[in-house]
Amino acid sequence: MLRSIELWRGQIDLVSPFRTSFGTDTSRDLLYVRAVGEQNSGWGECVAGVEPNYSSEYLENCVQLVTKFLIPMLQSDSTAQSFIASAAPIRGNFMSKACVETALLDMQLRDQQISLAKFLGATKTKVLSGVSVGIQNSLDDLVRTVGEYLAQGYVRVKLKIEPGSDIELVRAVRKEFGDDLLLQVDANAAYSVADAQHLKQLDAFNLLLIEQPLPEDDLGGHIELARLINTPVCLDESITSFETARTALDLEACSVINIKPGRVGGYLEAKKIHDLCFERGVAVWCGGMLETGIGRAANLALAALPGFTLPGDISASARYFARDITKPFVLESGHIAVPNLTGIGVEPLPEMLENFEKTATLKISKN
Ligand code: NPQ
Ligand code: MG
Repeated sequence: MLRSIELWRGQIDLVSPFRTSFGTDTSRDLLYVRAVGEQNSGWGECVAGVEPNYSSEYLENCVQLVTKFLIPMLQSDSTAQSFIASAAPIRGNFMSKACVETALLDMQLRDQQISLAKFLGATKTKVLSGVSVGIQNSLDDLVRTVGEYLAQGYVRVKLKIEPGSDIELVRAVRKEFGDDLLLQVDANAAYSVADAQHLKQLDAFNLLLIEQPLPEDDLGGHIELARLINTPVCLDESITSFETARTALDLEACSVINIKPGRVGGYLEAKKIHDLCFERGVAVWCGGMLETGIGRAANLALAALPGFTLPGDISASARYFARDITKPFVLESGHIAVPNLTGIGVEPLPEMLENFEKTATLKISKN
């Protein structure tokens, strides 16, 4: 039985600035939702950034949406499943829905004493770990940074690209680390379909995929681009639900999907997208949103499903944070272990939570 919902806010510095085609981040602003029950409580992490640049969602907006619309839908007998059903009339706002859903799911799975991995249908106990490398100040910096990650054991490298900083990055990394390196690029929607011939130059480098080359709503552009280039097109920002995933695959706008639970409204929807892709033999991988240990733990459970055949962006905690909110996730021979305790399997460390603020406690009415 759910008793109250707490909102927790805070900030953790990144170990180094993370630059993408849409901006540079030096720290992670955080919103956690805590579902407090009679026996157990559960945590969810909101993946929205401070600014609406990765997508239209942003953190302050999520705080307001969660407070004003989502929490009032909850009753003492609410479950993650009943919450998602009741939140259906609310358009968009996937990241807000996802963090509330995760908190409820963590709480109820702890009550049921099963792990999120088991609940979702995981078949792996550890997952291969890739790393997302931000845009660097020079090619030398890029090659050195990639080399450091490879020395740590990451098995796949993703380079962030943008117009004016793309082909030569891939060429330099291929030249230094060879043709066997699992390599892919992510444009975060920075190109237009008019850049198709330019992007076709990437075909020479045997990339695993190019992620989200064009704007989120440019499905037509992605269809055209996917026909013109040989590098597989993978969608990230465009895939906001099971329905958009099915449409993108039916129309051949992409041949690979990056699944991010925050972007699609939660783990239940993420599982549906996984199942669709698994059935069709479409490769998927788990994306990352600079999550701290709460979100990272839950993503590991998802990435342990059988359809996640490509290494994802779930890196060790140390890739982003000197100190994580939870016990840090570490890289072991290129893998990260999937939590196997009940629920998401982790909780915030009390000494870390001291630096956070509980900004709201909302009582849940009995029914
Ligand atoms: C991506 N993530 O795959 C995203 C982009 C991204 C690991 O490359 C704050 C909130 C900062 C969300 C930076 C990776 C972010 C963010 C990057 C998302 O496209
Ligand atoms: Mg991406």
